[in-house]
Amino acid sequence: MVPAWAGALAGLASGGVALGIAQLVAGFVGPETFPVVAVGDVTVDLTPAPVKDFAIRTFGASDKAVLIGGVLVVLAGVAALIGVLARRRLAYGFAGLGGFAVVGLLAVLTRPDTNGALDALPTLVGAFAGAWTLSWLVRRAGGPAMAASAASAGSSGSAAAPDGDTAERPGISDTSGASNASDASSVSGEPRASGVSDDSATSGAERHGVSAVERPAVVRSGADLRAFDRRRLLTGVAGGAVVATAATVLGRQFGGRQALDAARAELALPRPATPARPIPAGANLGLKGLAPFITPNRDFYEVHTALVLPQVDPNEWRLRIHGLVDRPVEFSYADLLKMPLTEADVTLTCVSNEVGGDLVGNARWLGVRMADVLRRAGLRSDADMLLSTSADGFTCGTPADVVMDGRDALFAVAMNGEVLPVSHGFPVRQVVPGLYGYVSATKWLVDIKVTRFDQDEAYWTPRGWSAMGPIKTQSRIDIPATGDSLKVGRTTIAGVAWAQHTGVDAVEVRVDRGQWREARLAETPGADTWRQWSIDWDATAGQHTIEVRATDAAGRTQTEEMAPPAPDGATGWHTITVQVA
Ligand SMILES: Nc1nc2c(c(=O)[nH]1)N[C@H]1C(S)=C(S)[C@@H](COP(=O)(O)O)O[C@H]1N2
Ligand SMILES: [Mo]
Repeated sequence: MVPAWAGALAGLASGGVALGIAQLVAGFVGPETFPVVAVGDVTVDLTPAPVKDFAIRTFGASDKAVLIGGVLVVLAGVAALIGVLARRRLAYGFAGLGGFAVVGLLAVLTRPDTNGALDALPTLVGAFAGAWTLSWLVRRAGGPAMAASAASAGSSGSAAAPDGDTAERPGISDTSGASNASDASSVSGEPRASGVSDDSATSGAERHGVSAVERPAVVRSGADLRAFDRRRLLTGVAGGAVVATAATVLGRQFGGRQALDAARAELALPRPATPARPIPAGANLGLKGLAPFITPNRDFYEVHTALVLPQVDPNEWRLRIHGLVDRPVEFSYADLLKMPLTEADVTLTCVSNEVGGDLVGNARWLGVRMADVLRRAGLRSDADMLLSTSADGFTCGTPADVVMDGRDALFAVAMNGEVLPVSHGFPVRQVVPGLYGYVSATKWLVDIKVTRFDQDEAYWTPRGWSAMGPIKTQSRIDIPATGDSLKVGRTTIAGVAWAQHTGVDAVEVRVDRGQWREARLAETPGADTWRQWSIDWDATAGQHTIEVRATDAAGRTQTEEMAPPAPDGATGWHTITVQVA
């Protein structure tokens, strides 16, 4: 006989799978159709006002979490009980799960904003998955259904278990084969019906008849016949736990994204108090293969350490500013949007960008000036670092003087006229012209500790990157692309160059290490963006190398010396080779 604790474990694992699968399906149907949430909502509605008031007084803002936690604890208890009962007869277990499903369905389908029958899907699919798991686990452990197969295994004289365990084991392994077959059919069909019939039909008549003849030893001891296989139960339960967890995580991820997309779609962006300078017509040369002046959001490079994108509800979002300040302050998303907004074109660059690489992009950002917000907290004079933290725990250490010096350092809420995309930091991210992203561009921003570089360290610093990350002047050849084959004759070489917040004053190109020639610079709205450039070249037959270098507005020309991205940004001249025929 399977011991009670094992039944309880099987019940818990089955309940977990049921909820996980329900969560997964709810991720697509709608997060509110997850039965636990629906039951929680109904509970709130049915709770007498004095009890509700008590709960709010006692648990405050976490009353919802306490309620869901309570529902889960009750669920766990009942799931364990279902497992214990299922050891005797799977039908009892199925009946228990069915009862659960009915409660869940009632809660889901009576929600005020129900979408009809589709809302039942998470509960139904979850219940079937739970029933399937329960029957699988109980058999695996050597529960009721196993007995019959043990008998038939005896008659077929199956081989000993690979691990040379007791004589009952082969029978048990056979069982799993048999039950898997019936399980497989139950997925598409009716797990309850087939499970129940397996149980009652086979464990009844067949078992005793056959085993009585062929396996007298087994008949003597009913306990032996229903031998409990602890290892197989535990591995099965572990498998169930993995499935339950994975399904829950995936379901929440999908569900969260759905909810966020809805929230993003509803947001209306306020007009900027300070609009960006218009982009001069001549800023965009419009050459095929040349990076456009504004990088569309869908083409904008993405860099983050997060494996799954943080999903931050703008209605719950808070920015806390504390540390070396006169008074700690906290802002909601609405607070932020009430402040005067600034629009600015800023080119973002990643420190990991190789010479000639594409971890750089230019966008029109809309946001509140960081300096305006920080002044409300009042930076103390000994502070030199803004340690910003993302919802996923990533941190940036930004020099305070850079942020406060009047440049368009923003808490950005929009990118190219669109509410910030989730992958670019929705709802709020930092953008600081002139600093590499890893020290400045915190996405999913939630917290700023005003501190000192000699007291704190940001995410990448102990990982071998410099604490300070001013962007190094760079230039890139976009056309032709390296390895291109060109025709003899006049052709255009073009690309982009950047020296954020200083500005690009000159770009020079040379072919085959000949004379440097000055390229034409496209117009630019300011020093914080990259600048397109182009130059004509009379290509002659053969293989050629083309090099580029930029000089910033402070008169510094890019160094030829090659340096890798770590620890503080790559250097060297972008060089390409082309064939001309
Ligand atoms: N939360 C968070 N913010 C982050 C990062 C990160 O890993 N996590 N990476 C930074 C780095 S290294 C860069 S280059 C920029 C990239 O911003 P983007 O993905 O919008 O282009 O984000 C910065 N902000
Ligand atoms: Mo980066």
